[in-house]
Formats: sequence, C-alpha cells, structure tokens
Amino acid sequence: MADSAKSSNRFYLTTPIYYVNARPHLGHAYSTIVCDAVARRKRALGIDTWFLTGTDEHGQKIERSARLAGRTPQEFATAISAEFRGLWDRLGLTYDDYIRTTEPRHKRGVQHLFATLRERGYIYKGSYTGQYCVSDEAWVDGPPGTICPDCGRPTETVSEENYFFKLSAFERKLLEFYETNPGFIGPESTRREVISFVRSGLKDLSVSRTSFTWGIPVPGDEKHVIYVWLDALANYITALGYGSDAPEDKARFAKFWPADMHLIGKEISRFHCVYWPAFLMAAGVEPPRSVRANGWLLFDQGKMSKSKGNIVRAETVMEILGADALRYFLLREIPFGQDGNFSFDALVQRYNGDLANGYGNLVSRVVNMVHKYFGGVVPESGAPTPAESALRASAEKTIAEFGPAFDELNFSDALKSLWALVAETDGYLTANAPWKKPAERSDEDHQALQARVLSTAAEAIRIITALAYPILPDATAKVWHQMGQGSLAEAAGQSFLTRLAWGGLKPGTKFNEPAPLFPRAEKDAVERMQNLEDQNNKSAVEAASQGEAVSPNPATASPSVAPTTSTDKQDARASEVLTPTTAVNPGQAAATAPVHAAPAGQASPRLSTSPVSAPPSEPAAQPHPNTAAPAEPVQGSAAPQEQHITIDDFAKVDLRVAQILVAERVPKADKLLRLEVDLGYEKRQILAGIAQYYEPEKLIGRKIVIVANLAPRKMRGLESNGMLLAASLPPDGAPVLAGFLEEVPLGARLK
Ligand code: ME8
Repeated sequence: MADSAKSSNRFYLTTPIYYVNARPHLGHAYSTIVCDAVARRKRALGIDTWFLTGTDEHGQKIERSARLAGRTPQEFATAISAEFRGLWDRLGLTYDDYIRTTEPRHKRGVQHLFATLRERGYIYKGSYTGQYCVSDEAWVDGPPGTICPDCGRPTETVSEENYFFKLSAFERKLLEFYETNPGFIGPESTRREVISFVRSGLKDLSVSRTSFTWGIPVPGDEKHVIYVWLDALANYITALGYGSDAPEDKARFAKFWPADMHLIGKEISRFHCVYWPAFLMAAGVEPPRSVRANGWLLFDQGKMSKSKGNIVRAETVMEILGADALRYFLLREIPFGQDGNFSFDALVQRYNGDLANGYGNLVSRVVNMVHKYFGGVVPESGAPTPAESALRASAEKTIAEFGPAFDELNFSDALKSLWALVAETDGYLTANAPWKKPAERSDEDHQALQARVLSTAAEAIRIITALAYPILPDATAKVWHQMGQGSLAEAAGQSFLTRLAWGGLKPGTKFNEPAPLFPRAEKDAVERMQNLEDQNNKSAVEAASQGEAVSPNPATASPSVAPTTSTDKQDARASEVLTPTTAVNPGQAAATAPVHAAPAGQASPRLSTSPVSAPPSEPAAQPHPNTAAPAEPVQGSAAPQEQHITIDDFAKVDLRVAQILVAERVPKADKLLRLEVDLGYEKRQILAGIAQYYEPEKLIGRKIVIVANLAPRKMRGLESNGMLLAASLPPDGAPVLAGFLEEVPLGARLK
C-alpha cells in the first residue's frame, strides 16, 4: 500500500459510470448521493478529496439503444450523459470530475492499458463462441438460449475472433489479495460471494469484440473494439490521467491513485472485485483500496430499473420535497448494503416525522425563541444544571458515535443516533418550557432559565447541524446562517468538522431571521409525486413510440395494416412461412398476404421439415386453393380465392404490434433467426426463418406484427413463442415483414 501520509490526507472515491442507454433514475441517484455525502464529510474533515462520476458510453447496448432512438451512438450518448450531469448539478452533487468514456483522454488511457497488458504477456488472440448478455455486457456460461443469471434476459450467441485476458493466471493472486486486504470488499455478503466466485475457478476473459464498432479500437488491430467493461473500469484511472505524459496528469495520478473507495451497486461486484484488480495487477498498477456495494432500491417489489419500467425519478422527489429530503430518506431508510424499498408513502412519512416535525420544528422553535426573548442574540447560559450536563453528554456521545458509523457507511445508524439527539433536545425544551413562566418563578429566575435552556438547545442544534451537513447540505446551510455561523460551505472548506466540540456557540452571537426549512408535506404530496411520475411515464411512452427508427425499413413503407379478411388458422400458421427454408411446400399463402398485398398466388414456401414447420398437433398444411393460380405481379394480383371464416374465427388470432430488441443467427441453422421482441407488456423469444433475407442487426428496433397466441414450440432446442407476419414475394416467397406507416404503441392489437 501507499505511504500512510498519503492515505490519511487524501481520499479518492468514485461512483459507477452509468450507461447512457436510458435516463437516470433514483437507483443511480442513490449511489451518487452516497458518494456525495461521503465526499462532503471527508472535505469537512480537511481531507483532500477527489470525487469522480461519469458515464459509460460504449458497447453494443448503447449502439442498439441509439439505433432504436434513430440517432448516432455519439449523439445519443452526449444527450443522455448531459441528462445525468444536469441532474447531478440540480441535486447539488459535488463531484470533482465527470468522465465520459467517449472523451479522448479516456480513449488514450484505455489503449495504453490494453497495450500494456499485451506487452506484459497477459493478452493473447483466440476465437470465442459463447453466450453474451448485451444488457449486462457480460459473458455467460451455457448453451445458446441460456438465460442471463444476473438479469434474466436471454443471451445471444457470439462467435468471434477475440483477444483474451489471462484471468486464469490471477486466481491465486486475487485470493491472496483478498486475504491480506480484508477491508477490500464490503459488505461481508458481497465479499463472500466474490471469494466463492474466484474459488470456483477463473477462465480467461474475452476482452475484445469484432461484430460491432461502437467502442475503443484495439491499438494496432482496429477491427477489434475493446470489451466495454475493460473500457469502463479503466475510467477510474484514465480520469486521473493514466496514460498521459503531461506533468499535471502524472501528478494527479500519483496523488490520488489507488482509489480509496469504488462505490458500486452489488450487481457489478464481480467486475470491480475480480476483473478490475486483476487487470491492474497485470498492468503493474496498484489495485484500489476498497470496493463498497450498495444494495438495490426496490420499487413495486422489484429492483428499480428502466427495463422493468418501475422507476421513479429523482426530479419528482426534488420538486415536491426537495433534494435534502431525498438524501435523508435514502440514507436513513436503507441500511447500507441491503436492499430497500422505496415508496412515496414512506418518504412522506419520514419527511414529516424526522425533518418537518423533527429537526425543522426544533430549529424553528429555538431560533424563534432566541429572537423573541433575547432579540436574536445568544445569551450567556450560566451554570449548567444536571439537565444541561445530560444534554451535553449526549451530544458528545453523538459526536463520538456518528463519525465512525458514517465512515463505515452505516448511515442509517449514524442518523438514528443523531436524530435521537434531536428528540432529546426537543424533550429537554419541552421539559423546561422556557415559554411558560410559572407564577411562583421570579422574572429574574425565569430569564436565567430561558437563557440557559435556549443557549443549551441552540448549542445542541449547532452540533446536530454540523454532523448532518453531509446529508442535508441545503437545510443545514440555512440553519448555520440563521444561527449567525456564516457560510457552511466556507466552514466545510476549512475543515470545521475536525473542531466540532460542545461549547462552540458563543454568547453574543447574533442570529439571523428565521426561515422555514421543511414545510410540512400536505396529504396530497404522495398523489402529486405519483402524478408527476405518471405524466413522465406517459410522455416517455409517447416519445419512445415516436423516436424509433432507424435503418431504411421497407416494411414501414408498406401500407398500414388493415383487418385481414381471408385468413384462417392455417393461413396464420403459414406466416411462419415467412421463413422460407429448404423444404418448400408451395401452397400456403402468408397469413398476411392481404396486409401487404402480397401475391396470393405466390404463396411463400412452407417448409414441412424445416424448423418452422407446424408441430404435429397442428393440421397439416393444406395447399391453398390459390396455389394453382398462375404467378401474378405483386400489385393487383389476382384475388385469392377466399375460404370464408367468421369474425369469431378471426378474433381467435391475437395479432399484436411488437418491436424487435434482439436479432441473431441461430448456430448451425442457416435460415433461422432468434428474435427477442417487446410487446410492451412482456418480452418474448420468437424463431423465424428469415435469416436469408434479413441481416439481424438491421432488424433491431423494427416494429412488426406477430401472432401472439400461437402455442409455443421448440426449434433447435429453443422455444419459439409466436410468429411474425410478412408478405411473401415471388418467385421464391421472400418474406417482407409487415409494418406500419403511423406510430403504433407496442402491444397494440390488430383487429
Ligand atoms: O452497470 N438500486 O451502469 P448502470 C441501487 N455502466 N442502485 C442502483 C439501482 C437500484 N435499483 N439501479 C442502478 C453499469 N443503480 C455500468 C457500470 S462502472 C465501471 C460501469 C446504481 O447504468 C448502482 O450503483 O447499469 C449500479 O451499480 C449502477 O447504478 C448501475 O448503473
């Protein structure tokens, strides 16, 4: 470890850098607020602090999200990164640096790191076939179709020439490192998980990709881009200047590295506690001193996340209750390291109980009484009675307990003990009732009591305020000013917490005018927050349904779907045919032939033996009566001879609008694509025999029509849940996917 003087006088802390695939929500705010609170306390303790946050902008996931939004990855990343930064600024977060992984300083550092790893013999070239989870940007063990164990989404099969990092060489070194640095990982549950992961054996790690381009090129072999996690993790050093020869960069790196604390969410501990120290050891750079994992913020029973659609925005809470209320709630309510529920009801309850009626009310009572009885000037307190001595002892105990609990990130206990002091001060005031003069008490005695009680209560408030500053920076700054203590920001810059002791409030100090801190939240606060979220969700859905696509899309240029008139179950089935494969059974018109005015007579070939053939339980494909008709050009083709069905027959077919999220080839099945589609209300996997006609990458983001209530079936060991609709073009039945000219919401039913 570095020299101890360096370690005690400076503190480098980081948040994860957030993906720019979606806008920030409370989960992101939680980690960033935790870091901000820690950074504020460290600075107020006179520690030279560097607080880094930023955005993670490369990789397949961002590339796809940008495509869905119809923007270039760079434009898209810039817009979302600005949203994160803007939110942090509105929340008043005091980061010292904000890194974006698309910045030249980062690219230079990452390439330097990669080149160093290669020079030192830890990177070699190989080929890789395996499963990849795009959402987590992580490799997953298992066969095609494996579900990602972390996020539950289907993985994709990747078969590429890759560079590999010799992670296997670090198994023993990492275990030794954890052993000799017991404080490296926290909390204990995360430490145990990480150790058992490493003990179960480490395989070499693929650290480059070739199937897409949105990333940092491998130096000297530019068709590879560097694996997004190697790229992202490096931000912690590139932001300090790693890889630069400029003297100021070298100095900053020497001063702040190794990081004192990487604060992360628990789901990314493997990357931070295994890969990251291994990369650094391999590069000859000291590993960070600690990684601390926060638990998950849950909402409506699940981890708050964009993909689950159960997010709450920090802006909503800020607008109704203020940023301090949010900070207090998150740090007080959730024991750090554990998962915790977020609810508007609980938030308002805490706000009213602890902030409005608790701290806020206490301050207002005391400041008002100092104004009322002493013209706003702190009186001499006189000799303490046992009551004052007891309050002083409690305050001193709180000072002693609060710091260590806070520094262990045990914010909840730290705040609990601080608010016990709020309650005790309140009780002390009530017990001594300086506003009430019993008839038998002389004026002189009463004034002495008022002076003693108010100056003692004010001193307790000063202590509470100083300690609460990192968590309630806005409110405490107001109180500090009201109590004539000047600027709290300035005091924090002058390490005021190092001098915090009972007796700092001097008699004669002039208080400023009282001002409200935490006005009581009215009954409708919960409803107002819910409405704000609902409105936001509504506009997000509208924006999403307008902000799609992307690559030239022949299907969306097709006439919009009209209710079909001539289809039956077999015809609907036949649209799987959309998936022409080898064994052609000319005979089935695509179910949607009318949709795209496809030539009914040129039915798309139906495979009887292909992976898309109907399961045995289905009626065998019947040659369509029209099959015999001569081939006609697409437009104005001879009308298919109609087999009438009733409206009830038609109503049995559940046709829905879906959007393609993932499209990939199925190994060893030339004609088959595996699609993951979003119906708005659920996501599912569909296999379609369109691989010869559509590049998977180009399908991503397209809105299509599917038969949603088709019985699931297995093909090549993968389950297909539904069927795509398309026109089938002559001469070989090439499919053209059905689509829309107008914007349509996901899940909309065609009828
Ligand atoms: O993982 N509860 O970025 P990300 C608590 N780019 N914390 C939450 C949360 C929740 N519900 N949701 C998000 C990435 N977070 C990578 C990181 S670092 C080199 C690269 C917080 O946008 C938590 O800190 O998915 C989590 O680890 C992080 O946001 C994930 O953000």
